[in-house]
Amino acid sequence: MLDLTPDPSSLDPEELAPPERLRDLQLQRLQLTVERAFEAVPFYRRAFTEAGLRPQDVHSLDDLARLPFTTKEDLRLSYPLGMLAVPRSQLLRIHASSGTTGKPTVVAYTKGDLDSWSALVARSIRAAGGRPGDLVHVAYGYGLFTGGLGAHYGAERLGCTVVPASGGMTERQVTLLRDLRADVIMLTPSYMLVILDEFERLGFDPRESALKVGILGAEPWTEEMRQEIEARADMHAVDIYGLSEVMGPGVAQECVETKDGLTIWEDHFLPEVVDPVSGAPLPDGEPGELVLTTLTKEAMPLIRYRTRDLTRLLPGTARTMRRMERIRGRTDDMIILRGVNLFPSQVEELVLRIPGLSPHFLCVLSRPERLDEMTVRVEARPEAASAERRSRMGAELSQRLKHALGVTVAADVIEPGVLERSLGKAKRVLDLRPGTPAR
Ligand code: DLL
Repeated sequence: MLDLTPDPSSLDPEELAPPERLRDLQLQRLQLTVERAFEAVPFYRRAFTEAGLRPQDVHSLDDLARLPFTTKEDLRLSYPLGMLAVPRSQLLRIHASSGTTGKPTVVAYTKGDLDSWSALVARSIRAAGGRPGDLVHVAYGYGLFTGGLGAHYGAERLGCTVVPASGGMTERQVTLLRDLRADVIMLTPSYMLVILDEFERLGFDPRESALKVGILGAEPWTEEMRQEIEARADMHAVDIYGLSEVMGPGVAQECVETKDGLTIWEDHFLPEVVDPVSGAPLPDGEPGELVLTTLTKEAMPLIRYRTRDLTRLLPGTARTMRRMERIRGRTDDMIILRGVNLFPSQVEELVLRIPGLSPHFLCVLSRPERLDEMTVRVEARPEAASAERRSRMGAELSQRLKHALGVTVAADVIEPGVLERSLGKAKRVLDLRPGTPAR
């Protein structure tokens, strides 16, 4: 694979700013954000007053821990636009995050917000190995989801040629990728797999495409999945993170030269990791829930937003800003099976270590009697699909799951092509237990 390390002179000066300078900038921006939120957003004025705080009480970054949290529930209660810090007429765009039930969470952007967002996605694409002049194929969904339009404007900002393919019509995606010779592809890792399968179904070798890097995110994925995708496409695969409430894609990006977790663009977002149950701040290096404070957002500043994403903070490597480890899962995606906590990403890791198993799997939860049970339904790879081989691989997977997770999990290895494919975020859990709402 090509060496795509960016030339240091092409980076934004903030990317290499000495930590003290970054801290000064963060404090200055935090103070401004807190002041504006207090003045303009009734929710924050109330929360601060209840906590006995005024904006002037923020003297250092350590004071962050004294500020109240903002939760998804707070955003829900202020539906649709109750968290705005600017008049509605100053908004240029609205997106919404997919709620599985009920009302979506609406998020809004001023001209300044769209400008910072494009700049951060441009920075992310460059960190991933994209360059001005590259052809970028965007297969994240366009629409209320922030993936498509977020990637699109960032790629244009960097000076790339954008193909706004959106998700779906997979055969046409392959045609466009081959004929236009895209250098960069942006989509969810699970949809990348669908496209790779489609290449092969059509009799083409994806390694012969011009793709040099895939910028994959919007859902958890694993190191094992990276290896699978890199080998099958002969391209780099790097991780991009973001969430609509805070902005969209481009909050953090993995640098292609190190591939060691995601650099958080700390000049725009102040990260913390807290204990998911007590909310107590944890030192860098400890695993817990990521909490983000926006430092430059105008329309909807968020203070200490509880992302529910689980990770840990690590020191900077390719950049001076801190990194976060790849997201392992969300607190609300955690499966609790007979008292053992586990995430679909752990299952993915184990599945992909068995050569004849494909990355297409689903965790099925049921309660046949009084106890919960889980079956991992996973497709065999076409070359390993005989009944005898499938049954052997099932026994092996079940044994490995038991060993790694400490709980008995059944494995059902099925024929290729049976499970539903996703065009965006993959559905990894099917919960058939009585009384459990759909995820
Ligand atoms: O998924 C924004 C996005 C689009 C990120 C394209 C990256 C690429 P939401 O739909 O609001 O926004 O979902 C946000 O998705 O809280 C995480 O749980 C999950 N997520 C996003 N990126 C990653 C990632 C977009 N790289 C939620 N790894 C977040 C794991 C991710 N989970």
